[in-house]
Amino acid sequence: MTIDIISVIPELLESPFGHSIMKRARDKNILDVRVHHLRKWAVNEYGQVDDYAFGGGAGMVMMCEPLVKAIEELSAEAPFDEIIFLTPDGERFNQGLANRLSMKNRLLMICGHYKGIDDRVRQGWVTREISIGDYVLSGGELAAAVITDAIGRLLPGVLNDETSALFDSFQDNLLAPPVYTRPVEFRGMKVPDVLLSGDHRKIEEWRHEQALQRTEQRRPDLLA
Ligand code: 6GU
Repeated sequence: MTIDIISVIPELLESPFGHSIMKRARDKNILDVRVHHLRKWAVNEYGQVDDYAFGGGAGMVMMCEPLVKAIEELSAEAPFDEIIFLTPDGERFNQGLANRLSMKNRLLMICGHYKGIDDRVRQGWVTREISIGDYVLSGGELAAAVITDAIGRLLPGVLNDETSALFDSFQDNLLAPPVYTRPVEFRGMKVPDVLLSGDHRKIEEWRHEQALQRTEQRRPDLLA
């Protein structure tokens, strides 16, 4: 999969994909993340990509021309399956959407800044608008990093044990059960006996019960 990201602060996206699972995905050529500086398509030699909002009001608006030129140039290589605009008023991101997006080949993400982007870009080019939650970030970059991470780890061959994403929290609308490692006893706190029993059927039953219990306590909305 290829994910192209258009940003006015590409530096924000250097580290998130340079470590751990995302690094492995890129090293194995399963995921190609390419970050593009919007200023490359600026309207003048000053690097201008934003302008005052028609009708007045505080805050700048990202202009049509740089964004559409960027979209057209990157689309010319190969068309995108989705052109995603990251914005707090988009569809709320969740595991289901991560699963669906992970089956695409080529995604473009546009990181919003300032007061947003000229609405004509949304009307004419953007195919999907996504928010990562009900709070406002200063720009779309961290949201792009979150979504790329959630998608990237689902791609076949990225996780060591390919089945392990199947047991993540949310994959079956249940939170994950508690986990333990050595030592068996730490400051008087013991690992549940069932996990030491070697009885895999009983262990799976216990894990399922714990997952249900956690979900009831913490996120009853997932069971509704
Ligand atoms: Cl995608 N962008 C911004 N700026 N703020 C957000 C968001 C996105 N999702 C939640 N808050």
